[in-house]
Amino acid sequence: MRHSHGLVEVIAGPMFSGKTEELIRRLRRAVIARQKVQVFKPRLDQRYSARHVVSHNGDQFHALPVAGARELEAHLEPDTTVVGIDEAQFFDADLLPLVQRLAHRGVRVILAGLDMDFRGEPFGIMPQLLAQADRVDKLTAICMVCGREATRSQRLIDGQPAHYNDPIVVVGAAEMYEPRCRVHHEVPGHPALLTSQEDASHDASSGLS
Ligand code: TTP
Ligand code: MG
Ligand code: ZN
Repeated sequence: MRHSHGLVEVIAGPMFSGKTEELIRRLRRAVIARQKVQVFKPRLDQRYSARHVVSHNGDQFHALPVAGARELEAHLEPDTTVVGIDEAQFFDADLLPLVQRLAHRGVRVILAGLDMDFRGEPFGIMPQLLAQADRVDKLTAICMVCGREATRSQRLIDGQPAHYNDPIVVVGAAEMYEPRCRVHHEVPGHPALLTSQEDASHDASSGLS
């Protein structure tokens, strides 16, 4: 008789916060308990290894790259009790009902993903996943500028902050991203977050003071 309780767990946070590491840690515990684990990741993330999820400390776990939610579902085996999903922010909206269906069937679904993109905006389906999760952990990294807690991912292009209108999906690691706190996170062109300095220069150029 199956009497496992389905659960949706989301591990969120900026880049370099150890989301993949935490996902792997939970999956390892499940394997030790002899639970049947399947792990998936979006095919577009080809960093380090196509068939594994890999954390910055080099830890890895076998994972199947899939194009989207439909392909993920097609690969699910009936006796799987734990499903791990890395880089959840890159999945399409069909993942949302699938995750709910799995949890209702008694499957434990553990998802890791970026809550915010480089602009500080909610990333893809992460807001819905976070809202419908039974458990949420927001991890933090360390701001590369001040050493305080970092909640955001700064994208840098030739050392300069990327513009708000730049493409949202750019796969990469330390060569173009670094963790930053709210104060040091820079997004030129952000419509809602003109800095007081930008406000001041805008006022000056328009003759207001
Ligand atoms: P993550 O796994 O979130 O980054 P990470 O491995 O550094 O973090 P962790 O240690 O917590 O596991 O991978 C993020 C991917 O998303 C990476 O390939 C860069 C990409 N990305 C975008 O495409 N757009 C963005 O706006 C940001 C911030 C990242
Ligand atoms: Mg990762
Ligand atoms: Zn900082």
